[in-house]
Amino acid sequence: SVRPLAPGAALLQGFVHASLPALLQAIEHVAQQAPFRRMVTPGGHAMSVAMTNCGTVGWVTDRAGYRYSQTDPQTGLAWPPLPPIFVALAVGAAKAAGFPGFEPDACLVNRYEPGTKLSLHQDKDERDFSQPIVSVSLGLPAVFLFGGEQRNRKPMRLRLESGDVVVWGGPARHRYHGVDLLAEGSDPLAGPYRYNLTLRKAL
Ligand code: MD3
Ligand code: FE
Repeated sequence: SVRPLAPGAALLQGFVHASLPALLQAIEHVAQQAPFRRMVTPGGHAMSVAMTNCGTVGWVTDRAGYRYSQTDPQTGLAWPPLPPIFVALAVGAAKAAGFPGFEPDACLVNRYEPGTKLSLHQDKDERDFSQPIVSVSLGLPAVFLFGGEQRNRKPMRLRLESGDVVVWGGPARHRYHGVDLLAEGSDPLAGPYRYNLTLRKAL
């Protein structure tokens, strides 16, 4: 079912449930070529969430700033290609949510452990904000924080579970968002981690 969350945002509960083992395998394959790492913010702090990428470009941060890069700064190599199952599920979810022409070229893979979080932020490094972002939650559950277009608005809280997909387009694309401190736990397939895929059209 497609549940509207806000103008431009839709929750597809359990949309990738049947594909969880294949998705986790594909993440492992990506991470063998481009390992998870804690990137440094422009302010000089290591992020608590570990990240990697696949696709034509990948999102990176360091002291010089946030940007998309064609290569992995840690290996100097191109990022691994988008696994076909990522593309198929993201295109299907986008279409179900009313974005039929979505062609992702990048996927940021976030890995959370208990005690990690992602502070409220906006995604502003893509070129075309008319393109949605499709996010896929895998492993441990998390509380997603969904704020307004300005940082001062108190965020709504939304529990996201393994297999859930959220499509963020239209006006929702500009809203502040983050992830609350991850609680302790163990997922039968992913173990002590939450993974989040964000499929994007960056270029
Ligand atoms: C709402 N990731 O990678 S996914 C990110 O769970 C990021 O790892 C979170 O925020 C995570 O940038 C949240 C949901 C999400 C992704 C992008 C959005 C929500 C969004 C862009 C605009 C509005
Ligand atoms: Fe984000």
